[in-house]
Parts: sequence; C-alpha cells; structure tokens
Amino acid sequence: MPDTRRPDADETSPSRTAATPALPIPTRRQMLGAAAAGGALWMAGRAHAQGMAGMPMGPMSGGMAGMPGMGAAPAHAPRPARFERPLVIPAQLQGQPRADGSLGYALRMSAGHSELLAGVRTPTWGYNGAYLGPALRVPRGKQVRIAVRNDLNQATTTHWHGAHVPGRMDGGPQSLIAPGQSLVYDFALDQPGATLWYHPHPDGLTGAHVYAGLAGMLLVDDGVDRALDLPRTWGVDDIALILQDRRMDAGGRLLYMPSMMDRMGMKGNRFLVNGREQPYVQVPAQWVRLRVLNGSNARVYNLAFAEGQSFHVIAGDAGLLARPVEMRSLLLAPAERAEILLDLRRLQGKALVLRSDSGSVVPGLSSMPMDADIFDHQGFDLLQLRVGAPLARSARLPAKLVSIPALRPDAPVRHFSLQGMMGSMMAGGMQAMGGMAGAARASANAGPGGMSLGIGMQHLFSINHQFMDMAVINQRVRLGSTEVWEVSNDAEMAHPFHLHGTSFQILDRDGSVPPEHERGWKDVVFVRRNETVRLAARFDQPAGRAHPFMYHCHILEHEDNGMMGQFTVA
Ligand SMILES: [Cu+2]
Repeated sequence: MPDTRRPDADETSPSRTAATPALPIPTRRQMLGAAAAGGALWMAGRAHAQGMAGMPMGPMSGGMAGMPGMGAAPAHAPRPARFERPLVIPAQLQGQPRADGSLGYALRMSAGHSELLAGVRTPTWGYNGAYLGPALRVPRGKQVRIAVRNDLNQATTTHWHGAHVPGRMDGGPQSLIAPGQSLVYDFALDQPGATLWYHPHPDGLTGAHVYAGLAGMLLVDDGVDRALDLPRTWGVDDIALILQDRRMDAGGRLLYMPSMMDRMGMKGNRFLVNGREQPYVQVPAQWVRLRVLNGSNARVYNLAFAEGQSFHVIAGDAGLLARPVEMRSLLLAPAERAEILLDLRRLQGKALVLRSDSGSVVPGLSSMPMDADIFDHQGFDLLQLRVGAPLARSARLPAKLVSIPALRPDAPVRHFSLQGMMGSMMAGGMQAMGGMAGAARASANAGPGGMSLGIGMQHLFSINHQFMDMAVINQRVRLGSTEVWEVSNDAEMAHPFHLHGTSFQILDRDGSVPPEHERGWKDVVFVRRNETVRLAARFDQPAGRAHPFMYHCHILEHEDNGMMGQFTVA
C-alpha cells in the first residue's frame, strides 16, 4: 500500500566523506573468526584478579577474594582521591551558522590519554578530546549538520540517544564509520527541550566503545527553561554530570570484562563524574540545576545527598515534568537522565556530597546475589558540591513546568518479554555460544591501551526469545501511529528498556500509575523482574530496512549479547 508520507528514506544515507580510501568493514563472521584463538585464553579468566582498589573492604571481601573480578586490590593501586580535583565542565558547542541557514557541528573520535584517577595516566577514547565529548546545544526545530569523524583504529558509529530523527540519521549499528572516514548527519530536532546524549552503537561493541570513553550530551534547547527562569548558566548554576564507573589494572589501563561475572554487566570500582574520580564543584548559594546522565555500562545509582538534603526533579529523560517533584533519593538506571534543582540558598560555606545510596535498593533488583557487588551493597560517593557566594542573577523553582499532552494509542498492543541467561538458554542461546567459549576480539583491534573489547554478539540475553541479528527486522510499525508497548521482564534482574526514534510515556507499572517523576517524556524505562510496564509512543520518524530503529536493554553488555531487536517505521 503506497504511503505518500514515506520518503525514500533508505536510499539516501548520510553523506560520507573520506580523507583516506575507505577501509573494508569486517563482518560479524570475520570478527568472530579472527577472535576464535583468543577465546580459550579469555575463558581461563584472569589469574591476577582486579578488585576494590583502595576502597574500604567490607565483610564480604574475604569470601569473594577467590573469584575473578572480586579479589583484593594490587598493593600499589592508588587510593581514590576523594574531592581533590575540580569537576570538568564539558565544553558547549553551539554550532557554527552556515550559508544555508543551518548550524554546523564537528565531532572527532580519537585516542588519547586521560587522568581519570589523580596521578594515573590512562589510555582512553573521546570526542574532540581524550575522554567523553562536548555538549552539543541544538535549538529546537533548527536544521543542524553534524560531521562525525572517526580517527580510531576501528569502525564505530555515533548514535543520538533520545533524538527524534529518521532511521538513516540515527547512528545505529548500520551506520558504521570506518577509520579515517566521516559521516555527516543532517536533521532538525522538533521535540521538547531535554538532556539527550550521544554514544557509539556498533553491533556487539557498544559496551567496549562507550567504556573506552565515547559519550557526550546533546541538549535540545526550546527556550522553555528561559521562560520559566530555571537555572541555565552553563557550568555555574546549570551543571552537567555524567556518572560512570570504571575498573583499571595496576598500570592504569582500562579493564573491560576481565571476568565471567562481567557478562552480567560491566561494573567498575572507581567512580567518575565527567571523567574524573570523585571530583568537587563550586556552586553558588542559590537554586542550582544538575543535569544527571547515568553514562555507566551497567551500574544503577540511587542518587541521594549524604546530608539528607531533598531535591526537586524537574525533568526526566526527554523533557520537563508537569511540575517539580521533591525527592530524597532517585534511582537512575543506565542511560536514564534526570534534571534536578537543588536549593542551596541557605548553605553558603557548606558542602554537600552527592552519592549513590545503593544498599537500600540495588541488591534487591536481582534475584541473583552475585549481580550486586560490594558497592551496590554499601553505596559510594560521587561528587562534592562546595557552596560559595550567591551570584547576582538567581533563578527559581517554578510551581508548574510544562503541560504534557497524554498520548492516545490507536493501534493494537505490541508485546515484549525480556529473558536473562536462563530464559535465553531455553531459546537455544547456549548452543549458539559455542559451548561458552566466548569470543575475545583480535588484539589488532583492541581498545585504548590494548583494552579488551569484551565478548559481544554472544547469545546470552534475549527479547521475545530472539537474539539481535542485523539481518532480521523484528517489528514493523506504521508511520504516524501511536502504539502501546507492553514490556514484561521474565529475567532474573532488572533491565533498562530503550527504544530509538521517539520518546514515550509510561502508562503503568503492573497496572499502577508510575511515580510522579516518571510521568514525563522518557526514552528508557527500568523494568524490574516480574514487572510488566506499558508504554505509549508515537512513531513519527521513518526508518526502513537499511537503517531500522533499535529497541534494547541499555545495560550495554546485555545489548551487545543479544538483548536488542530492530524495527522499521513506514
Ligand atoms: Cu539488560
């Protein structure tokens, strides 16, 4: 049936420019073949376990010492430098006005070295620098042109998480950029002001590439925060916080998936904010806005202030809430964002510590005790806020924020079920895994400093008992429709479910309305085990077979090992 609204989307890819001749991109089969020899080595695990470097060890440490990834720290590992270095404020890119009226942005992925831990030089990857990337500020509705150049040693992609763009501009696994090449994206974001982000999305390698340091914020600016007089002075009373955890070896190199346990999700034992371990930030004694992104591969944070200070959540993943919601702790799963306002007006001269109060919530998220590490049981500090003198211009906390029109579904309910390792085994996953041999990557294409690229593309986790396969379109959605997606978690642990190309509203969790802070636009929903969540989403962006959209778990080791599917919108 012809549909006049549908552009010939997939005939036109984003334009590619090559400074050097294009390198052939290895297929999945070639990558696995090249890596086969390394599999057995990986299986043997690491004789020298890396563990809780320099951190106080709880009573559990003795029992875990014999397990890979759970052992004692090397004696010479530096202790955390708690609140000794200032927070790095990501640069803002506002875009260069171009002759055609659009705004131009340039990102370059390359390798470098970073001081993630004080005094330790770590090989890393970054956008326009050695680690993470600038915040791209994009005015709503404005045509933008973003050139992304890949100067890494291997192909990858850059995906605009949360952006309403056509499939061919989404930067999914099909949009690989070979080393030495650039990909130019052209789009306009017609969606509410929000804190979105960007990161690589190659099939089976997303976890490793993000872990190496590739991520940054993408801010949609619709002027509403100005009209509401919300704090909006970048780096002063509007602070971007990218939360990540990392594990390093004694030489300061990033360790990625060194143990079998890490298949459940790569967690670190050092806690970074904007690429520095436990930094501090100077803030004025007034209303301050924190834009928090959980940029971790697998770690869940239960954000709280050590002093018990409450805060107001004003925005979720994809836009402002209807009104601020006062909270004392906030669970933030991988890829979720929250904007919070903090009242510091009477706290001049004081300091607050933002931490994860994990112990009360996180261990209970999984039925398998080993999914929670010692930090999940005890919590950990992230950032110190040092409150200085107020500034002349002070913003406020409005009573009301925006009105959010409720979506009206007009299509049958689409069902999704999530399976963990046990459920996936029944779907035949274990046979496909080649007897747990694993597939460590060829060292010629290692990550920064020789970092392992993990074991992507194993059949370990599934959605609807299907494993990610780039050759398979799992769902077909009609362009312009508003659908209900019902996501049931049959797995042992909680999974953050994300879909591309749109934002959604959570209709209910197990039949109950979601908590107030989840009643705005979102693009990630954390689905607990045995829970069924219903979402409503409108599909206004086209995506054809050549560049379909993804739905997946945003624990990156789950996504990379089967827990992803593809859908077209036409
Ligand atoms: Cu998952």
